[in-house]
Amino acid sequence: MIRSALMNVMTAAALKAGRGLKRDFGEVENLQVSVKGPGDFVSAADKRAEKTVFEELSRARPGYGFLMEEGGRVEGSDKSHTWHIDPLDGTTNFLHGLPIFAISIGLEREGQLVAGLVYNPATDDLYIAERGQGAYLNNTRLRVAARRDLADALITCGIPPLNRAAGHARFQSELANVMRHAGNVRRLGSAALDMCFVAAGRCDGYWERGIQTWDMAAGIVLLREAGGFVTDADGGGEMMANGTICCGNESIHRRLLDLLREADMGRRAAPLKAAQL
Ligand code: 2AM
Ligand code: CA
Repeated sequence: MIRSALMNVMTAAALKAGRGLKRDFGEVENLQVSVKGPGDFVSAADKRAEKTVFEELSRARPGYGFLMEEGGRVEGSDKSHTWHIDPLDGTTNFLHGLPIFAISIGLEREGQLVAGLVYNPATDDLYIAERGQGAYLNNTRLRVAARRDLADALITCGIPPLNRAAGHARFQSELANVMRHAGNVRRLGSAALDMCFVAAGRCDGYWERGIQTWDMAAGIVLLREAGGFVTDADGGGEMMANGTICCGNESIHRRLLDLLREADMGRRAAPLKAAQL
């Protein structure tokens, strides 16, 4: 495959930041006993990686705006382009020495997602896609899995953590319903990689609520270019606005959406039933 100038720029930024993250990841286990603890170290690693990506992309594409996990919004003079950047997606995994984390870079042009890159420095997996150009993992073309039956499917999800307890009840009812029909369910801890795994046909579907544009922008491009279906968790196109994702191949995506809707309806019906007792 021939990489575009844009993708070369994105790749160079991710590989450079990735070298730092990989080095820091190698240190994280030693830090479990340090005085300050690994939390501060991870956030320093996070910030360093973001600074690298920000500097590289600003230099190569001056004027583009940024939305970043650490630095927030940086307005650019070029209002038609915005980068969505997560320098370390899967922070909790990184902190625990689990090699499931990634740098995620998505580019929005005139309100459309046009390019995405997700790079896991621990495994050296580089996922890239540009609108209309296909999706690739380390130069191999990606295609979502062909499995149609949920009973054979491997589904991933995101579990709202302790500090997002408001989402627990809804997630539990959704998971309960998915568990009734799907072959297996996993929780991997990196939204960006979850989406890449679906794009690569390693997993068959994924849903999560409460994530951000920088978690999903790159993954959305990758999924679409791999022939996947991606919507918000209600089946609409407002993933970036409402922070929810549901994806898979055409049939698994449709079935997952049905199960989420069913779970939600069941939850709404439950208080009524109680009142009737
Ligand atoms: P992060 O690792 O960059 O925080 C895990 O299900 C996904 O949710 C990850 O992509 C994670 O990104 C994201 N996420 C967003 N807010 C989170 C939070 N408060 N705690 C843990 N993960 C969060
Ligand atoms: Ca993230």
